[in-house]
Amino acid sequence: MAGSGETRYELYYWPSIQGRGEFIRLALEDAGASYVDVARLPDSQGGGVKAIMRLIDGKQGGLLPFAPPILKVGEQLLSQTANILQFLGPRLGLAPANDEGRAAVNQIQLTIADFIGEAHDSHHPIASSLYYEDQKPEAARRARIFLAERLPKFLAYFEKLLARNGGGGYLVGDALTYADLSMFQVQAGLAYAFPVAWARESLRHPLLVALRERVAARPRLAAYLASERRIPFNQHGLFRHYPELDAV
Ligand SMILES: N[C@@H](CCC(=O)N[C@@H](CS)C(=O)NCC(=O)O)C(=O)O
Repeated sequence: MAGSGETRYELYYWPSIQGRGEFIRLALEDAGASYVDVARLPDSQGGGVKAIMRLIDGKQGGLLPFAPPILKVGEQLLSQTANILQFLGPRLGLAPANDEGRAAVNQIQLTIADFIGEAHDSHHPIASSLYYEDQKPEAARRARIFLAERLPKFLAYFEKLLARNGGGGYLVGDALTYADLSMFQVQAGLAYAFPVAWARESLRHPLLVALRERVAARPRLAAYLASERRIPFNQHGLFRHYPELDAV
């Protein structure tokens, strides 16, 4: 895929959605890293969902992952999105040089993980294994509370982080980190899932919006976002657009 470099990364993630895998893809793409999105290869080339299942079933050795995204680097297997990003950050030039800065970025990434979990639960409040259609009343109730309470609370927190970081335009320090890339992705997902609520909330969070625009304009990311490698948002991922849940 993109770029060159000595280390060859293998990403294993569901091939038809952005989901949590997208946070890893964005870091690899922005850095121009050499990686293969393995499950998007045809089965005949060792790809497909089967490639993920082989890792989850423990057929390939390494530390057993519970769920994708999974990153394979040599013989090492990593899972948990924030953990993968913590590993990749310094290697891809997307993390601060010192321990304090790295811990700060990890802390923000874990808060993003909480946030996207709640965004997901707004359409699947009872169980991921059930169809949305089987939990619609609960989803309506959960989404109302998500939009009224949780969305503004999380966004206000991230906006404050940007304001307190001296106006440099990054969440931590004076250079872009993987948390900034993830913050772009969260906003893109929210704008897709909740266009009405997002139109209101984005007006209240100008620093976040500016960060989103700045990240989207980074040359490698702009090329990625315009490419076929960027899977369009759809009704199977973390962020889903059900107009009836986007009530103000
Ligand atoms: N905390 C994990 C969550 C991983 C996760 O929920 N992965 C989803 C796809 S985005 C999955 O396939 N889960 C299967 C399961 O939970 O059984 C992370 O951040 O990576």
